[in-house]
Amino acid sequence: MSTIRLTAAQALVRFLAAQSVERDGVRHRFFGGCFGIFGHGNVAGVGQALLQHPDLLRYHQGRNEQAMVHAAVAYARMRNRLGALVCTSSIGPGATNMVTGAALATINRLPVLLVPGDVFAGHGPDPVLQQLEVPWAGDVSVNDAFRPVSRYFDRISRPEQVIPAALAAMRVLTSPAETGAVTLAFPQDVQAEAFDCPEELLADRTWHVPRQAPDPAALAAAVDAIRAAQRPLVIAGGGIIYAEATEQLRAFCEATGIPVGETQAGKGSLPYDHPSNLGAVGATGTFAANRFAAAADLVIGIGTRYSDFTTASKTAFQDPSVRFVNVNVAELDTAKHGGIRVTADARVALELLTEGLRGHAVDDAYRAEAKALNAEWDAEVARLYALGHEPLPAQSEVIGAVNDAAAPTDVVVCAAGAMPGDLHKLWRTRDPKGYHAEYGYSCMGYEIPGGIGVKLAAPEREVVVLVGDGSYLMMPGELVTAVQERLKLTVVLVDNHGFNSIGGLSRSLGLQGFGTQYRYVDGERPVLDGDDDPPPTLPLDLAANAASLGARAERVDTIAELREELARARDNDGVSVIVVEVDRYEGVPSYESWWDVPVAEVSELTAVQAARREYEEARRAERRFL
Ligand SMILES: Cc1ncc(C[n+]2csc(CCOP(=O)(O)OP(=O)(O)O)c2C)c(N)n1
Ligand SMILES: [Mg+2]
Repeated sequence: MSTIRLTAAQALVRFLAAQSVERDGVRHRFFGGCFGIFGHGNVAGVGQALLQHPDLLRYHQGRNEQAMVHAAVAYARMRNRLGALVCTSSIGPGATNMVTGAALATINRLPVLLVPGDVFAGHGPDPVLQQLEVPWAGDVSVNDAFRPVSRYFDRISRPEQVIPAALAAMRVLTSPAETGAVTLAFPQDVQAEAFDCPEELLADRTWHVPRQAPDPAALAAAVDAIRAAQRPLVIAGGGIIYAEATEQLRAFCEATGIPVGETQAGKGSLPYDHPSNLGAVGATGTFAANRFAAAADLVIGIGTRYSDFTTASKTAFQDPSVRFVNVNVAELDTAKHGGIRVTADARVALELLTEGLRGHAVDDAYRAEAKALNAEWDAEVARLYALGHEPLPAQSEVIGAVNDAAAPTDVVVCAAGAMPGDLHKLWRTRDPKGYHAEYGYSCMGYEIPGGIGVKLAAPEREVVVLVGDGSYLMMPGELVTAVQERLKLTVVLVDNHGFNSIGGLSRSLGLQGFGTQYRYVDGERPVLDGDDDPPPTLPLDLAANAASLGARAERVDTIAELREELARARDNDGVSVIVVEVDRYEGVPSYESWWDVPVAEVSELTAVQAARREYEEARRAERRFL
């Protein structure tokens, strides 16, 4: 076996650059590049390897390690998990900054390879700068914090260990069922150490991404259940989009007449105006989907994790004998709600279900009811897009203006605050990849790096980031990354002087928006909504902030001005930030739905006592599906 003398870091980088994936006979290079922030834990090892062959993995400089992972996650999602980015960090704080990103990747089931530096494997100079010292364990470093949030973790303690670690990493990253964050902690001495690397390890390698077929008995049980159902409903999750099964879903719906509610990750599974599309389902759902969910006797979950937002904290499905058919690549999800477990790729399963149901359809009245509610819901969207609220516009009007200005293939990106819930309901999605809300972790700060990742994965598309002032202030520095990468990105920054989604939640729980407004502190007095004499709001100029980071930034006061600025942003090749202030109290309502957030059982505050009574009443609708 021929070998080549390489450092462990050089071997890893060369290996990663040679990996491809293939699905349905189409082959792609898997890694599109490497984000990194260097420190003593990676500058001389991984950094040297990247510099020596810059053609292998394109290097992107990040501002914050958490944001690098967000960008990588967004990239992988945009590539339907058939592509990923590497993120390298130093040891200590650079590494732990990536832990949040790792959790986000794993929860959203999206592949990202993290290579944090680690303390000396040889333990010679211990404790090195930023080393955690655990009195009872010599083998623990801060990188052990990655274990629970990674789908695969290894620490490369000897150079030749790159071989099994890299292969295992690829197995997990390219597995539709197991994918998530993969962490290879890389001690700084090992990175720089040379070994005789087998050339075979560095050869081009293609990982076949399977389309798992369902077990025939499970499929037959699913077909029987669907045939027997009077009021079936599909819950379309992200798995449909990642499996590129949207055409198969459409064929299934058109043949059977079964309507569809969409989760956050599944939004775009059908175009918004398809007569079977009832839109968003669950806590942030439409009245159309939520009414169908409440009355469904069979829920066919496809590629969904059934998060509490999707199930409205298990209050969404109220038929006493409702049953579930769960199609998912991950067995974990197929077993939820006591469902019929169809462990399979969404595309294969939909094709087989359509075939198995040939000649079967729901009755015409049921089909017509879905079509009517699709239209009724769209009229509600049109109303909210054109509220004409004054003096400040409502957030729904901002969404309307952005949607009107967007082409069907443009991508809207968001993650936290009131925006993802409002977008889930109101965004008119016309392309399966046109809607990108990170709502598995709903991580503030994801928005701008998420936009960067989407744009890196799909440079031909226009990307619009919708971000609240709170989320913006968590990660504004990533505008610099977008500028540096010469990306075209439009950021619409919705300013309501604070954490308004939580403010609304707080008010609904009797807590008066405590701790959610951006106002000066005033002695010991808490800042509350409804205060007759509130302290002044903070003198923030977020447009000036964005401009100082290299963006073209404007503040607009009206929806008409917003429309003009959106048109200008379309002509600007760089980063545009449009700041628009909205009325904090003019939110989009929830539609026949609920979310379980427990209220204090005993309290001196009468508003909280009332909220608790309401809470106990509402919780009675919560069900266990056994
Ligand atoms: C990193 C992180 N911290 C805290 C939260 C909890 N949280 C959810 S939304 C929100 C406020 C977001 O503020 P902003 O971006 O201004 O949006 P708005 O609520 O005003 O719509 C907070 C604190 C979160 N989702 N992510
Ligand atoms: Mg806000």
